[in-house]
Amino acid sequence: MSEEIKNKQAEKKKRIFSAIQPSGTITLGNYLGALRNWVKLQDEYDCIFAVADLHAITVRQDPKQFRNNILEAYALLIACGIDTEKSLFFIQSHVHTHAELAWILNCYTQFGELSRMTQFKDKSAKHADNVNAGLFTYPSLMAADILLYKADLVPVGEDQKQHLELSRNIAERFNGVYGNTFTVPDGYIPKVGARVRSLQDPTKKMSKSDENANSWVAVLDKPDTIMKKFKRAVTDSEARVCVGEGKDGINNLIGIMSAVTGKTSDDITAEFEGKGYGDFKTAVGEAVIEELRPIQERFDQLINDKAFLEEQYRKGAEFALKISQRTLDKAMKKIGYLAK
Ligand code: ATP
Ligand code: LTN
Repeated sequence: MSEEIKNKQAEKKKRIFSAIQPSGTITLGNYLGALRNWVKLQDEYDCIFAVADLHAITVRQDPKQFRNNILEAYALLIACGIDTEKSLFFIQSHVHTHAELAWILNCYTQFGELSRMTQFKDKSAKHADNVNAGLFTYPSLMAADILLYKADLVPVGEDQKQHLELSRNIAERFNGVYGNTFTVPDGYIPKVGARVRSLQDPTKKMSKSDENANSWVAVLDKPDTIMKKFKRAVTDSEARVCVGEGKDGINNLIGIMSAVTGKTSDDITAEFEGKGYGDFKTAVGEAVIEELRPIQERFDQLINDKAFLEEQYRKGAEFALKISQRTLDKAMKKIGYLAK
């Protein structure tokens, strides 16, 4: 166990848990909206992060591709700045307590509650040929992830708020029956968090499962691909770089530029006064390429150092098991299971 993580636990810093699915590539939206904030949180909180690969099989995965995606996600998060000396970082399927507590929590979660989840409704419409039970009970597994570590705060985006609310309800219900067992988690809304929108339909969020690859930028996209995608970004016919109503495309590009450079939207408007959208798109593309360059370089090193990655995720899983087993044992004892 890293000294730094031990110290944080001893100091009783608030604990944060969050996870990301290794489904496909990680986008600029994931990076600016979530990962970059996780990196910042590491100094202030006792952070635990996971690659949520158990969640990912709620949609069909190709085995070879899936194996690559899991390792790639693990390496990419480290490349983005998740520091295994400061934070506990592991792969969900390596820690068996998650699936075990998920089963238990399933028995304290109501069919009606799960039926109301908008992600379930959306995803079952999208994958009508595979509306499996895992897709339906996905939120109980997410609740298990969070509750096993007694997380105080859970940074999630808008789309996961409903699942977090359900995790709170499950924890409260269980505590109500058996007495205080689980910490009831709160959402964590970062002070600065960018909502990145699709480059092709800026009324929608940038999403890695969007079939149109021009709608998203992957953190690992090559510089010329990134530039091409920005040049093709949908804008409007006004030809003025400023924030405005009905200018979703430009608003999005200004948001990205601002998130990446730290400039305000007024600064950006002033800088591009009298210039066309072509110049602006090129500038945004360049700024994003520069932001991602060091991450890509670090990723290239890491992905070729399998021994290092293996050591990190093994250590992470071992430590995660220790923490989570205690919570699982406590919950099982309260239910009435016979001790081993
Ligand atoms: P999917 O397309 O499969 O739903 P996704 O790209 O939306 O995937 P998730 O794995 O659901 O990504 O989300 C991981 C994290 O990234 C979450 O915290 C989510 O809120 C955040 N996130 C995802 N897309 C964006 C976006 N466009 N802008 C800001 N944050 C985002
Ligand atoms: N469902 C989340 C990923 C996720 C998660 C979690 C987030 C799995 N377990 C626990 C926060 C806490 C997603 O798809 N973004």
